[in-house]
Amino acid sequence: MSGTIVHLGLGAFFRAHGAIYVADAPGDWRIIGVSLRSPSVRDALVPQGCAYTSVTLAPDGLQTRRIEVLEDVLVAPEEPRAVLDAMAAPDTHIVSLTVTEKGYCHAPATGALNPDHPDIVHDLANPLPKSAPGFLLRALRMRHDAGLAPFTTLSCDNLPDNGPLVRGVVLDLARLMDPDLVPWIEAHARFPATMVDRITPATTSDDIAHVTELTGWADAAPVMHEPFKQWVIEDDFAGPRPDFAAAGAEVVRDVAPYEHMKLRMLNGTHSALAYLGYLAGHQTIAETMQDAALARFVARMWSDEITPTITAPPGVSLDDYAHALAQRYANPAIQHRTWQIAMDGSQKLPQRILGSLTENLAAGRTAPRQCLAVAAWMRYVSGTDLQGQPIDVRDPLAEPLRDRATSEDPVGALLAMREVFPDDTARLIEPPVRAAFDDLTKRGVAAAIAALS
Ligand code: CS2
Repeated sequence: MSGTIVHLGLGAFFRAHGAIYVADAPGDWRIIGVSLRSPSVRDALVPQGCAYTSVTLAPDGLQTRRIEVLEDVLVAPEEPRAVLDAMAAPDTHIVSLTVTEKGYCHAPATGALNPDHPDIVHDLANPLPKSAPGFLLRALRMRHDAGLAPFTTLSCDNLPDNGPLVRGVVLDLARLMDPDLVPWIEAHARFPATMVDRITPATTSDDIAHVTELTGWADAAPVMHEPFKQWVIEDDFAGPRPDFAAAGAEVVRDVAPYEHMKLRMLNGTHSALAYLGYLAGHQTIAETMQDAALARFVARMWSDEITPTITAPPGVSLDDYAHALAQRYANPAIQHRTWQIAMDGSQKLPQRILGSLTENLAAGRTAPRQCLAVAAWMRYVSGTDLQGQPIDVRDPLAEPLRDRATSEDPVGALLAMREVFPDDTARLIEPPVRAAFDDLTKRGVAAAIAALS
């Protein structure tokens, strides 16, 4: 079996995760990677034949492996037509995506396409797209006109129901831009949901030097990741696909329970540790887990506040899953910066924390740790920590977030942002989040954590 996968968003995560499953699958599947923004990954990879080193960061040492599954790297802003041609080629059967939460150009609170997103406004007015939904739609139109079957769109981002979500934004865009194509997409295109998991901190220049020492090969773009990996894929493809199961993925009928578990238990606590840990002065997740109070805090967040909102996937024990997560977080070989995870909180909080927090409160359960995490995010996006030091906040909504977080009533002003907090959610969570925010501001982060650990 053979074919091409075009991958949009060629960051470290995909090269440390999906690409390795494809490399391990039988047959001859190749990947054309696309960077939707910067040329840096192309400039690093193409001169070295698109090969790169995957570095497994085990607590007892590093292992390296050369990955040779990438065939080419394209840079969308420079060569949008080449990207569309690759997506519309007869041999392309899958277009996968890791474009991060904000790459879907949707409103995080509702999942619908945001027609005012600058890239969508551009795509509505120009034949050559900028956004991921724009590329998907234009390429589907090209395949339709060439009499080809659609590709399968495989979202690999940490979003709930990521398959239906990307299907929704593509169809929303089609209704605005190319309504005649809507029935064909609805009838023939496929958008399986997936759950993806592998902790992959950003590669640093020290990592690059270290990998060169280890392998003797001056790889400009190695990827650093934990030993663990998991990929659960909904069995719903429009055409040929690699034998993902033979490469270790789980191909299942319903991904939702896996997605819920992972987004709430892993990403939810990752974000909580990122904001609280950052404010407490911790640089990395491993460091937060060495802080005994935070380690206890997160253990109770799992047992008291998150697992009650989850139905375990078949054969999985949520207690074992939480225990394994604590060990993965504590891995001293991984330098995963709290600052990195804190990025784009406005896009992450809804599916990671707000969903389960709302369910807890609606069911009459308290969730003070989740509230403290939201309060820590509110403080974080003000751009100044509790000692008055500046924070480099990265978020597509950074400016409005800072304005609101530095206003007279930060909690009220932030909760009024409907892109992040739907009306009902805001109303329900306001009193306990306000209490947590006051506690954090008055007592400081260590005391607020200690009281809940
Ligand atoms: C992290 C994730 O940066 C983040 O927001 O929570 O990238 C996390 O490391 C992965 O989802 C793990 O699979």
